[in-house]
Amino acid sequence: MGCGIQDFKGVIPAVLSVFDQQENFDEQGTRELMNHLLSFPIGGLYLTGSTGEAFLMNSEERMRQVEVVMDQVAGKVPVVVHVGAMSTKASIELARHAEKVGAAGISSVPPFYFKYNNEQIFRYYQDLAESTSLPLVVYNIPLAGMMTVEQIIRLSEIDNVKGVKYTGTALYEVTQVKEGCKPGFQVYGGCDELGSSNISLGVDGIIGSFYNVIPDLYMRIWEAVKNSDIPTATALQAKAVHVIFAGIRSGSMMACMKAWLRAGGVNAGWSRRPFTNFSPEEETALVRQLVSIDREDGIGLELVKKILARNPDIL
Ligand code: MN9
Repeated sequence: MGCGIQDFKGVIPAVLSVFDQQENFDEQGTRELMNHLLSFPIGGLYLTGSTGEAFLMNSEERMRQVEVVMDQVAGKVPVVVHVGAMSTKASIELARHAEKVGAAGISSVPPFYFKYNNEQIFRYYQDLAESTSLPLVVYNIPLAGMMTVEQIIRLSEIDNVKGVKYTGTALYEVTQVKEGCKPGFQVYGGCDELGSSNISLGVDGIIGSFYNVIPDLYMRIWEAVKNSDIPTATALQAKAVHVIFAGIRSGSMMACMKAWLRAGGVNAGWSRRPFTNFSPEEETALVRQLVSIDREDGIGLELVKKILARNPDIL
């Protein structure tokens, strides 16, 4: 398998960051999580983004995580590093580091918190794109303030800007972006709840949180859409939404995914404050919920097989 941005396709986990219960970066757990993800035919890894709780980490920790992942992945799949930070200067440092350690690309949310105008956002991406030779994937997500289709098309004209990760729900914008941007411009679906719809629209890949825990289900959805079996894709997507909403309704989505993974023997650690973690009793209830969804929906999730192998009487 190649390792450039052209190979960054298909189902791509937005990787969880692994912290121990004292909130320290956990190298061993990170390696375990990578091995777990690499056991599936994933199309790449997306690091230190929203799912990775990157804005709760300092730059040194982010760089350390990237180094550990690059070492563990050892060129098996392309790795794109999200380098968004509060200042252009900080983002550029992260970008240069990503290039130095062999990432396939970088990605960034627009600068946020302060109300920047379109010109300042454009300059941010221009400066970032020029700071390395890596391809840059623009990350459009409501949490950082959605950019318009016009702004994305304008950004796509910058040399190194090679794609967009679109975590919106107005899917006609995916079509508008595909129509308006240069040929070969990559579009990634970012909203896991809309996976099958994004794939139907012809995105190059889907990048998201839940591909840490249910990548196998999304690979089946990908296959179904590619085989034009829309009823199957839609039915599987509905099952994926059951799992996603169990995670969202837990109130601490990343902590919930980490608890599910730990129950399956993958040491994905805990979340960092101000996110909250769960008591052992609450974790057991969340794990039971995942196993129940799998059973009731007849999915046969790989992670649930692992959970049941360790704890056959969980229900
Ligand atoms: O775009 C993710 N967004 C965030 C990436 O982490 C905020 C998505 O994968 C969502 O977590 C997912 C669940 O709502 O769609």
